[in-house]
Amino acid sequence: MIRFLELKRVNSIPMILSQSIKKKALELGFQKVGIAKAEGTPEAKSNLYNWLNSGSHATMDWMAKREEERGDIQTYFPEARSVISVGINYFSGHSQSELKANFKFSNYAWGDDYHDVLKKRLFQLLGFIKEKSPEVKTVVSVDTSPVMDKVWAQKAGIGWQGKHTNLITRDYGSWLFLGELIVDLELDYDSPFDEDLCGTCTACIEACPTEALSSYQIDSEKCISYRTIEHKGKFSEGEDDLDDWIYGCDICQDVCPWNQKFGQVTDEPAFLPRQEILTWTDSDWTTMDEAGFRKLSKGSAVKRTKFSGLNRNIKQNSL
Ligand code: B12
Ligand code: SF4
Ligand code: SF4
Repeated sequence: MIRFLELKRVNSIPMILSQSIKKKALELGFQKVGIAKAEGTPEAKSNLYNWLNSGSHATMDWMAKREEERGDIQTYFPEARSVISVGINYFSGHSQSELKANFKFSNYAWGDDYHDVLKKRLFQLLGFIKEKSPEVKTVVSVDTSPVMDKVWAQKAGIGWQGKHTNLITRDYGSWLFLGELIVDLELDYDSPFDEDLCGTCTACIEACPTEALSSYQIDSEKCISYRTIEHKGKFSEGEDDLDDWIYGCDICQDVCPWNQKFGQVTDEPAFLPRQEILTWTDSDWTTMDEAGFRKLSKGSAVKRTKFSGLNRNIKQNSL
């Protein structure tokens, strides 16, 4: 009897800690949080390798460079025991039709850089964990580490990867940024989200103007988001259709019934569109100089393209 009580007490520690971590994450402004065991993900690894081998990453060599770490969390961080996966809603309620310009600009970069917004909160969450477990070893990851954010969110029960490849949740659609706190602590694990709620829908595949999507797979070279943000230098012929987008592309998510029915307006002011985004006309964009770009991109994800990249996209859409 004593042994049973001891066992129960020992096992309840991860559960209590996990519950308090989740409560804290919600208090910090994340809408979604789940915890997964930091173990191998062989199916995702094999999909990643196939994707890379078929050249679907285009010129994103940084995706291939650390493929072993990206495909296996234990290779990246051998002490890892648990992945605390979080999601934050960035849907501002505004639409492309409200932008003065005819150029289109992805809603994910209308406000402050999500890397900064998520990292700040993940570090606060880490501070909370350290109060209870000061020796914890950890990695805070938002996009930048060789970790597959969507795979961990699915494994932590947050949602599923739709046919457009983004992670979708039942209650916010796919307008969520993802991040993780990887820790060397054993925690209480959520069940993975094993349903695929796309059903027979193929709206995203049909709406993609460049046919970048086949079911659950993306060909980056064709994707306007890749072309406008990740592609460096001049466009070659056949890779230059940007469909008026100058930064990113939202089409496959805009048409998704899960976003249309369940998208909720964020209460995070950092993700609301900056004044330039709403009010700049085509002429403001085409005459933007380096100083204008610096102002626009300060603290925003837009800085990734540098002035030269954004300017190239504007010129390409003006031809
Ligand atoms: C590389 C990358 C890109 C590339 C490639 C996109 C991609 N789908 O991989 C490009 C530049 C195109 C891109 C674009 C965008 N991105 Co991006 N990107 C990433 C990054 C850095 C890595 C993604 C990755 O691991 N790709 C590798 C491939 C193999 O993964 P995958 O396409 O998801 O494939 C999986 C499934 O499709 C499935 N699969 C593959 N083959 C098959 C075959 C079958 C038969 C089946 C059933 C399944 C299957 O298995 C794979 C592994 O799980 C992540 C951040 C991160 N570190 O995770 C952000 C990330 C995915 N991006 C994000 C965002 C917001 C975008 C954009 C919406 C931005 C925009 N508005 O312009 C677009 C969306 C375009 C799209 N439809 O995906 C968010 C997505 C959030 C969410 N809710 O899902 C992430 C998670 C960043 C973040 N931290 O929030 N991105
Ligand atoms: S982001 Fe745009 S171009 Fe890329 S897959 Fe989605 S609809 Fe196609
Ligand atoms: S548009 Fe349809 S197929 Fe595409 S992700 Fe959404 S539900 Fe799935």
